[in-house]
This record gives sequence, C-alpha cells and structure tokens, in this order.
Amino acid sequence: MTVPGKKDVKASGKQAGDPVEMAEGMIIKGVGGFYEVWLPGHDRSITCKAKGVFRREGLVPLAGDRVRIEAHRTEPGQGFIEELLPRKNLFVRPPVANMDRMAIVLSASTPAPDFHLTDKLLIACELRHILPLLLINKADAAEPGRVEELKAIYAPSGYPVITVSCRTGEGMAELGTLLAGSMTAFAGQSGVGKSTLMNALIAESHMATGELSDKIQRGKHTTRHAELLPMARSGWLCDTAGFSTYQLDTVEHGDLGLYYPEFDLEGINCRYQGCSHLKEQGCALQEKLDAGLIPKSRYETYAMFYAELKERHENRYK
Ligand SMILES: Nc1nc2c(ncn2[C@@H]2O[C@H](COP(=O)(O)OP(=O)(O)OP(=O)(O)O)[C@@H](O)[C@H]2O)c(=O)[nH]1
Ligand SMILES: [Mg+2]
Ligand SMILES: [Zn+2]
Repeated sequence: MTVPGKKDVKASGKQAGDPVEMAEGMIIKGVGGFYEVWLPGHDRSITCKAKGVFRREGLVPLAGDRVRIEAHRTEPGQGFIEELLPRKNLFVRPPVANMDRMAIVLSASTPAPDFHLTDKLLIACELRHILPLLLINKADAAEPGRVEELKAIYAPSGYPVITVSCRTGEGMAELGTLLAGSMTAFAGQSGVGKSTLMNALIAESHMATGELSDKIQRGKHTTRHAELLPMARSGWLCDTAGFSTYQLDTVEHGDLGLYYPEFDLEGINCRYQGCSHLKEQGCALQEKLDAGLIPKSRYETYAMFYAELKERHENRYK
C-alpha cells in the first residue's frame, strides 16, 4: 500500500501543520479492535482503532461501514475512526453493513443444498431491500439434470439464478458483469465454493480456499471473518463465514407469505382473511401448490418458518 502525499487527503479545516487530518472511507475488515479502512481516491487503506466513545455508546463498527477517520501525519497508516456514517442496512451476525446484493451459493454436487438456509437468506434480503442472486456452483461435478432441478425450484420466485463452475469458468463472465459496481455479500453453506468464486472474480486475492476433505466434507481453510475484497473493474465482494447458518429474522407469521414472491398472495386473493395457507379448505395458495405452480421445497420452508414464527410470537413475553 502506498503512503499518500499530504495533498491527497481532504482538507479538514484544521490549521496547517496540524498532526491529524480527516478523511472518509469504508471499513473493509475488522479484527481484534483494528479496522482496515479503505480510502477511495487514495487507492490505499489505513489501519484504524475506534475511538473510546464507540464502546461507551455500545456501537460496533462493521465491515462495509462508511466512516470518518482522523489520520496521523506523523504515523502514516494509522488513524482513529471518528464517526460512523448512516447505514443503508446491516446484519448483526455476520457483522456487515451496506450491502447492495447477496449472492447465495448452492452446490450442484456436494454439499447437498440446504433449502432452509437459502430461503431464510432470501427473506433476510427482502427485509433489507438487498437484491438476492442464486448461484448454482460446481455445475461441472453435477449429476445429469441436477442443475435444472435446482433452477426449477427458484425460477418461479423471479430471483436471478446463474449456473456457474469455478472449474470450467461457466457463467463467470456473466456473474462478473452483474456484480460490477456493487457491494455483494457471498452467503451459503461451508464448502459450496464461495471463496473459490470470489478468488475467480477478483484480480488479486489473499483468501484461503480449502480442498473439501472427504471425511468431513468441509473446507479446510474455512473463512473466519468478514472481509471486503475489491473486484478488478469496480465493486466489492464480502467473504464471511457467518452466513453459513442464519437465524430466521423476526417477521409477523401472518405476513411470512409476502416474502415469497412466487406465492403472489396479493394476486391470488385467498378467500380467507388471515389464512395461514397451511390447512384451510379451499385456500388459493394450496390450489396453486396442487397445480404444481409453487415448488414443494419453497412451500415446505414456508410451513416450517410459519410454525417457528408463530411459536416465537406466542412466547414473546415469556
Ligand atoms: N468441482 C468443483 N469444485 C469446486 C468448485 N468451486 C469450488 N470447489 C471446491 O469446493 C471446495 C470448497 O470451496 P471453498 O471456496 O473453500 O468453499 P467456501 O464456500 O468458501 O467454504 P467456507 O469458507 O468453509 O464457508 C474446494 O475444494 C474447492 O476447490 C467448482 O465449481 N467445481
Ligand atoms: Mg470460504
Ligand atoms: Zn390461503
């Protein structure tokens, strides 16, 4: 990383000769109380600590956060985070902020897809106005028909589904074009190939990718912290381990169906007010399911999440 000349750090309104200067940047990594802050326009990052005031206010700076920093002229590369700028959205676990998109990665071979995780993540995206994208990876190692089978589950939702392979390069150009210019979090089970995909998408990478061990079917060098990586053209990719399990967000169980676009609950006009769409006779959604218009896997996760949210609601004061 290059050390900047004085001229390329924004004027702070402070006196000339002042040992500190102010700048705006974005946290690309936070480990052990040290934050790597990217300074756009300077083409470098600077290591910062958070001011004590954050701890007192219970604020935790996150990867993806836009911040104002105070940089020391005398100690190049070191500074303090002064202020967190307003967030567009955030995830607590994993801790990341300001994502535009989420790439949810599924494997067409091993490990077998976890539809509960996938559908929880899709709901999380809907709630935060983050654009989800489904990536069916390892197309090279798939049984015949498997990719089509997975595509058919998500096609009715209208979410973009792209088939890719890190081995053959299939779909990678299309993916790179789609993600250019945005901040994308990669999510999905361990071993589906998130780090490998990101490695292929960025010019230079410091990420470790693990060979899937036959015994435990898990990447050996599993990603352990959130880190934003710059793409060659423009945009950032966020590698994080925390999205390989995800706790369902709290939504009204009665509204859950609204987060499944293909249910089209406003369009079908279920005849019952407050229909759960699970057991009522003559329910319009169940008719759609019987007609094969709703993928079974999607309806199954709906039924499971509905029960979980209803129970959470009933126990909310306990
Ligand atoms: N056949 C095949 N193998 C792949 C492909 N992409 C990734 N892999 C392999 O899958 C294994 C796991 O890949 P990683 O990129 O480490 O997976 P990850 O999703 O980052 O895993 P965690 O960091 O543990 O969450 C590695 O052995 C990769 O070489 C692919 O397109 N085809
Ligand atoms: Mg990884
Ligand atoms: Zn209904």
